[in-house]
Amino acid sequence: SRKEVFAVAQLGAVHLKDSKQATVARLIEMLREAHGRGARWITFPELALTTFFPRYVYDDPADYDPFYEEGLPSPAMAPLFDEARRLGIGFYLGYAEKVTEAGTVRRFNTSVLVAPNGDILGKYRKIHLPGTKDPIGDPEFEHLEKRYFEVGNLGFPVFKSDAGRIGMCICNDRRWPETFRVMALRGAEIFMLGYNTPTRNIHHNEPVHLREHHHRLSLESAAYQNGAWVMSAAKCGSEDGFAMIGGSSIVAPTGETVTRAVSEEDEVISFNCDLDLGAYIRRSVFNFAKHRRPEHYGPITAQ
Ligand code: CDT
Repeated sequence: SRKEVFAVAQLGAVHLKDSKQATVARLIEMLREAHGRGARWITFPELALTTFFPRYVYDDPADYDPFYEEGLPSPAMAPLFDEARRLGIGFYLGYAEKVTEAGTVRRFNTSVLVAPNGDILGKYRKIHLPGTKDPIGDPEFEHLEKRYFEVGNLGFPVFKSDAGRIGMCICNDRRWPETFRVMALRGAEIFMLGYNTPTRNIHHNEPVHLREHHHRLSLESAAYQNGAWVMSAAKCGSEDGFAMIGGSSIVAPTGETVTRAVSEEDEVISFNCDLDLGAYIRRSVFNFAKHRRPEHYGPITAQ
């Protein structure tokens, strides 16, 4: 078996007034804790450097620019990159990306994957953007990702690392089985994802306990149906009064959650993962080459 310790860093509330420097210091503290537990990889949340700003309505780019990062590492991220390389830990980090391409400013909800030796393995730009572009007029339920981000243009890439093939996705992507199947078809053995999930459903009123249930259901089925490990990292707790679920977890390829966070605060969880555990699933029930019937899956890719 191929054993490797993976950690997940759940991040508690980040308020509007909190500086990126202070938030990165919290991430570094969890990185050091993960290192103390022997972890070689750690997953941080979606948009991990700031509060979940798409809940607020801004019109002027000058007002929302401060939430974005430019360059990799951006100046705010640099201390985290430095410490991870010093400790020899690879990581997934979610952030708001601003790039200028062919003279046009573009904005994406992005994650980066960095190897334990500090090499940048690649980026993913979030594809399933929930919510609206225009405000719905109810401050409690605004979710304006379509206002602040373009749909990702990098597909669902998978990166080879010394721990196996790693695929990335972000928050709402985890509710869509296609996300994981595409990455599994590209050989992913580990899925990493960060999330910010409001405790109250923005679309309709449903019992609050279903928010964590649907989160767990999505991850456990994705792990089993693709024979892969899942690392999920929440940003959670009450950000300036806006509550978000915790439930950061590590799920085995058997579909079993092997460890999960118990708090809604900064919390490191870890597990010694056997990366060969999913092999029998991919050889048997989910042997894609033998048993998939893509000729009958047309509506999945039809526009
Ligand atoms: N950040 C993010 O994608 N959050 C969404 C909330 C939208 S409500 C369905 C999520 O799916 O958790």
